[in-house]
Amino acid sequence: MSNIVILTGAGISAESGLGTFRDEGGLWAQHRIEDVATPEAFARNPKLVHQFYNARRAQAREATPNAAHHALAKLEAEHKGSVLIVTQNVDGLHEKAGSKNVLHMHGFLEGALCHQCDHRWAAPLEMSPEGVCPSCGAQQTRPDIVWFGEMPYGMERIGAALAEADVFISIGTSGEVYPAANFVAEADHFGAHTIELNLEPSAGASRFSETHFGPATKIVPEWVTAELAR
Ligand code: BV8
Repeated sequence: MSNIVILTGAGISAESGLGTFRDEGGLWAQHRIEDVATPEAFARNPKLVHQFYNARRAQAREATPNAAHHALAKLEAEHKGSVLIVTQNVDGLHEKAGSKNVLHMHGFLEGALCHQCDHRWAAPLEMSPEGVCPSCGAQQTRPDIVWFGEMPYGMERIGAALAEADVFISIGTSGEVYPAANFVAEADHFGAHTIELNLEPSAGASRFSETHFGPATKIVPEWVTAELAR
């Protein structure tokens, strides 16, 4: 009865057509992080930031899960122990594939948040600086996204899961963003077997006990099949 904690990043959604961040032509290649993913950027130019997230929300709504997302949903359904997906992604492709136990540590494109009263609601397709909070009426709505410099969601729950993990597997992430990039060290500290599945070695590849490289739609189903057959 092993506990499995899975960290996913933009690479697992790449073959569903959603842009990654740091690959050639990735999202950050089109926009400087400072321009669109910090509270300062939002204060400086809320219209630009809303446009950036409106475009990604529309793209994510059209996207469909790929074989890697479906393999992880199959793992959760059939694995005897617990399976938790901690995703850095803000798309809903894990849920669309049928995964239930998903924690969006960097927020979620389908979520809206009021800067004034912390009320949360389902985001409309297009948000704008003119939007008002349905609860308190303040004109201070923002995407429910964790920007650089902000506290990621679920850190306590993630820490507790890493302490109990028998297997920690990192899929499709460059290992450049903290605190997510440190999870492998935490899991290793608590004795978990650590695995990286990525297109190519990430910044933290040497910190994993086991690595497999290739497209997620190939190596994730292969790994899940082997894990379920164990
Ligand atoms: C925080 C918003 C305090 C949503 C994002 C100096 C040193 C250490 C840390 C810092 C530092 N200076 C500043 C920091 C902190 C900062 C940080 O880490 N900065 C980095 C840039 C150095 N972190 C923060 O500010 C975080 N908050 O630290 O608060 C704190 C600390 C501890 C505990 C509590 C509080 C907040 C970080 C969240 C920022 N928000 N996004 C959005 O717009 O999407 S981060 C952004 O990058 C995305 O969320 C994305 O998920 C994330 C990570 O990127 P990846 O998912 O890894 O994507 P990337 O393109 O980089 O890589 C894709 C990978 O996939 C590649 O490896 C590629 O090879 C692979 N791939 C591609 N195709 C495929 C594939 N793999 C398989 N198959 C394929 N087909």
